[in-house]
Amino acid sequence: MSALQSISGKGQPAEAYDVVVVGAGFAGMYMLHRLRGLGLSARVYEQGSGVGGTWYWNRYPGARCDVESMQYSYSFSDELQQDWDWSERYAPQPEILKYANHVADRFNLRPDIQFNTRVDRAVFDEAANIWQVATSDGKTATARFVVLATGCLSNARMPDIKGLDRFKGKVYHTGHWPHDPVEFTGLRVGVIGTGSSGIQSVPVIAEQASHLTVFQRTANFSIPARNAKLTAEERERFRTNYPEIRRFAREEARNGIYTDLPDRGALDDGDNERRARYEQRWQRGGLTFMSVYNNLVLDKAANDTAANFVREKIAEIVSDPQTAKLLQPNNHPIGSKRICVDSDYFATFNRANVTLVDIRSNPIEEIVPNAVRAGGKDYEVDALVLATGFDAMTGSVAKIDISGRQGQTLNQKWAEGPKTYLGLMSVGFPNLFVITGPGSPSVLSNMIVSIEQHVDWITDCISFMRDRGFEAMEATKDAEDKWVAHVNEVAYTTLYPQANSWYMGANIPGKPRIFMPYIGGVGAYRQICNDVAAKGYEGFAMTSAARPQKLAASS
Ligand code: NA7
Repeated sequence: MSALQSISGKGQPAEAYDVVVVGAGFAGMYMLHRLRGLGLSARVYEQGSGVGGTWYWNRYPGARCDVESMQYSYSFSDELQQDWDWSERYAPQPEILKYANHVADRFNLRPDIQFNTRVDRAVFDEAANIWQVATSDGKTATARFVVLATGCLSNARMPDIKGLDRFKGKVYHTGHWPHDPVEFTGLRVGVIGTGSSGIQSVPVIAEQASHLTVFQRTANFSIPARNAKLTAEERERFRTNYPEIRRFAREEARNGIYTDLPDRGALDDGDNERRARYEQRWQRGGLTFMSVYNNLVLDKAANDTAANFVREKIAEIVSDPQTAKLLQPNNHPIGSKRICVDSDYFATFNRANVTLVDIRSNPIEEIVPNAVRAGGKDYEVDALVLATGFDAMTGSVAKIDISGRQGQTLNQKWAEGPKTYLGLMSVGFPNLFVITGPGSPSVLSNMIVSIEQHVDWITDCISFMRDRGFEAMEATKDAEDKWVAHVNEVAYTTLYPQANSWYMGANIPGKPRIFMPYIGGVGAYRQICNDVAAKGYEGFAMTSAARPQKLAASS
């Protein structure tokens, strides 16, 4: 029995759609909206019970977006961006989820979204140029195209810590937080992990817990958010200037965030001036701290000046010198892991009910029923919070058994690391698109800017194919090889690969160490994608049923 027969052989007729979309986060919702605009039939499968993707799963205390709310929002509908009132400079997770639900209702998306349903398998029928999709409800569907809108940070990673299953208290993962309120009042809580999720949740949990023990393996750079209520005037300023703000974010800002861009490198200024500039950005707060100078991720000596500034700030904030020293990051350049944006993280360690445990020098040996054992010592806790991150970028794709030409699976193909052309398609998997996948700017950017760009490009591409009667589209090997080499080459002109980050797959034992996102910047990347399309989808081969036809030379 072929893979195809086995998938469809359950006795139920498959439902036929033009497009199957996997995931109803911000990418899947906008994709559906655009496909409907083309008059195509689409089905979105979503494993959660609601829309929102990452913001549906990451409900931990203190969860917030690190991109400002007026920018972390859709731009495709001016009415939407004019109507929606963000309450704070950085939107808290419940508000982002409310926004996602508002969008789903406003554009009447729900009738085409099937919730509580995972896509388990997808098999490409080469003869018919059709994908067969098997879902967790035991049904199958067919579609000309499949779009993976599966998200980059939605596949929570449970750490392999001995004894975790024997712990008698409750265990929570920040990326898979319960929907019911979690109460830590009066409890001794342990938080393992000090990435963005740990750094956001620690100050909030510290206020509730009788005692909080933070287990830190790697200290991280974090910049104060300076979060505040947005005033009507601030909202209005954005709304009036949205055309320019959105244009700038798409075309000029490398990371898709509107801010003033640097005109010089860190070593072009003398000590006092440099310090004054860092101070000004520190006071302003947020991710754009890294935009003070134009060479912070390129030149280690320049990077050191910013890293030293932040280390000094930590020493100023944290009263106990030993704790301050432990909190000062020392094993990676600033920005080579995504910097965190916090509200009172470092000051939280001045509280009498908070302890920092350095598990770099004293690794966790095991979890016993009432404690975390590290360095031969038991730290008693009643509840454990695992802020241990995600199998990022590829994890959610890998969970689906995707079979392309000649039965090759995507997991087999990506065993040595993800290979794509433009992050959008992978050779051997025709008509399968990935949104914000590896090989695209994705997680290095304001995700909504990147999502909208990918969705628009895919929509145009499908429309192009339909108008010309093409049934299948596939990246060429030559184009893919060149793109993979380019992504890699650009990454290694920066300091990013020096960190053991999730960008590199370094947080997952056994995952290949490849710098996954494209670091060339959203503006340059958009231009490349537009040029490819303008040249008749250069580097892709398109075929019609009757007559295989290569549209363009494969560069
Ligand atoms: P991250 O950034 O991957 O952080 C995970 C943290 O958990 C990090 O401090 C890890 O230490 C730590 N970790 C992971 N596994 C273990 C084990 N086994 N033992 C001890 N400590 C461990 O995930 P986040 O959820 O915080 O943030 C992800 C992104 O979401 C973030 O970048 C923003 O873009 C939003 P390590 O550094 O590996 O030594």
